Order: sequence, then C-alpha cells, then structure tokens
Amino acid sequence: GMVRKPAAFISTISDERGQELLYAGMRISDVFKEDIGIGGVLALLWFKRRLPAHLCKFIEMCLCLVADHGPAVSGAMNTVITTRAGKDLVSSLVSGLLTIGSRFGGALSDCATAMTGAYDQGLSPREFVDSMRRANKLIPGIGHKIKSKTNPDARVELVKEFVIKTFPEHKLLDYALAVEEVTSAKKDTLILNVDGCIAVCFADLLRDSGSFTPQEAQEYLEMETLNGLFVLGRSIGFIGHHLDQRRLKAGLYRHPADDIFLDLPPQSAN
Ligand code: Q5B
Repeated sequence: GMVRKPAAFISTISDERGQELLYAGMRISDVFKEDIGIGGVLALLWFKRRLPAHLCKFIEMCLCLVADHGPAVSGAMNTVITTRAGKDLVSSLVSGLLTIGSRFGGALSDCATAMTGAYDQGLSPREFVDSMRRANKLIPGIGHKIKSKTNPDARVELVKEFVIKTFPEHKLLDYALAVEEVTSAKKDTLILNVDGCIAVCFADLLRDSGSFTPQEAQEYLEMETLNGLFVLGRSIGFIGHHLDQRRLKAGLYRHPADDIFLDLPPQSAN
C-alpha cells in the first residue's frame, strides 16, 4: 500500500491549506464574526483553545499595559540608539527585545515559578522572603527603579482591580501582595512590580479559571509563556520608538563624554 513519507516536523496551531486560514481549528472569518479580538487570537495560537471573554480581556489588558514605559528603560534606549545608527526596523526591534531578561521585563516567568513554589510549599510570605535572602537571590517580580509605595504604579493598580473584580479565585495575587507587605516594609521601592503582578495573576488564571488542567497550567508556567506577554506587548512600544526616531530624522547617537567616568589604569612610561 501507500507509505507516507515521515513528516519533517509536526505543527498543531494553524493551517493555511484550505479555502480559509484556520487558527486552532477556527476559521479566520469566524475570528471576525465572533469578534474574539487579539486576546482571543492569542488564546487560539498560544493555548489552542477559546477562552471566556473576561480572560481574553485580561490578556488584552496586559498587552496594553506593558506596551511602553517611556524612552528611558533599557529596551527602548537600545531601540532608539540602534535606529539612530541607521539600522532597519527588525534590527532596532530585536536590539530592544534582547534587553528583556531577569532584571528588565523578563521577570514574569521566574516570578510565577517562585511564588507558586512558595505558596504550594505552604511557606508564609515572611518565610519565603527570608528563604530568598538566605539563598542570596532577589525575588523576581519585586522592586522597581522609580515606582514605590508612595509613588504607586497605576498599571499594577489596574491589573489588581480587574482581577479582584472578575477572577473567581486570585490566591497567588493575594500571596504576592502579602510578600510585598514584607519587602516594602524594608524599602519603599520593593513593591510588587508590573512584571510580578501580571505574573501572579496569569498564574491564577492558568491554575484556577477552569480553562486549563493542573498539568497544562504547570507546563505553560514552565514554558516561559508569561515572559511572552511582556515581549509581545513591549514590541508595540519598541516599534513606536523606531518610527518616532525615523519621523524625527534623528542622527547617530553618541553618548556625552562628560557623562562617562573614565577610570583607567595609570599610563605606562613607554
Ligand atoms: N532588592 C527592578 O533595582 C530592580 C529586590 C531586593 C529582594 C528584590 C530590582 C530587581 C527583580 C527583577 C524584577 C522587573 C532591578 C522590574 C520592569 C518593567 C518596567 C521597567 C521600568 C517597564 C530595581 C536596593 C536594595 C538592595 C537589594 C534590595 C532589590 N530588589 N531584595 N528582592 N527583588 N528586581 N524586574 O532599584 O540591603 O540595600 O543591598 O532586580 O522584578 O522591568 O519602568 O523601569 O515597564 O519598562 O536598582 O517597569 O528590584 O535596586 O538593586 O539598588 O537594590 O533592595 O538587595 O538591598 P534597584 P537595588 P540592600 S519591572
């Protein structure tokens, strides 16, 4: 009989071969007929399922909230400098994206892992903070360069308000807020930051919304899905900064020498 050539790779999210493009089995015309929005499309392509409207709205809220945070943050500066060096859109965008990591914008996945781990072990917030200190580790999702208890981050307030109003359960958000109580008592800036707040709320969504099995929730947490939210959202801002610099016809950037402290070894005699 016929022997099928073994496939070079397997793909399970989209199919463009038929009359209509399919996203996880949903026709592109239905995507618009049912007006599922970018949150619904993300749910189809990342999780291969429809999610209830309030969860799609939450995803869209996260993307909108992290879309930009001004030109001074690491990633935007990299994008601006790269654009001003005459580079193209993709180069400028990835130069910004490459700064996203454990200190800037990429603390979501580690935060969710650390907080869910501590919560599942039954550690009190104080025990968790102490254990991280003993291990000489910063708590991912805690701390901000400019935001603090006295200068709160409106983005974090918006996420908290939405989740408390619409999620049936938000155990990890509550736990992270209790951790924040402990850390911010030490220093005003050690707040639950935007990465941390989105991370614990998304962990609540994965674990307690009823849309994912416990095993799926764990796998998505381990697969760096949460950092993907920041990467996707902030790409909007980085592209904005690229277009802005192009619009301004900004020339090559050179950092002012008087802003750099040169501390070289003494000049040798020869
Ligand atoms: N301490 C964010 O550092 C920052 C501590 C801590 C325990 C902590 C730092 C950190 C974890 C990673 C994280 C996401 C680097 C941040 C983001 C998106 C953004 C960005 C924007 C946007 C800030 C002072 C004292 C020291 C430290 C202690 C600091 N963090 N202790 N756990 N997590 N956080 N990143 O202000 O005793 O004095 O030596 O790495 O969640 O990226 O807008 O800018 O939208 O673009 O430089 O919002 O917190 O503080 O390093 O001088 O520390 O606090 O040990 O203690 P800072 P440091 P001591 S959101």
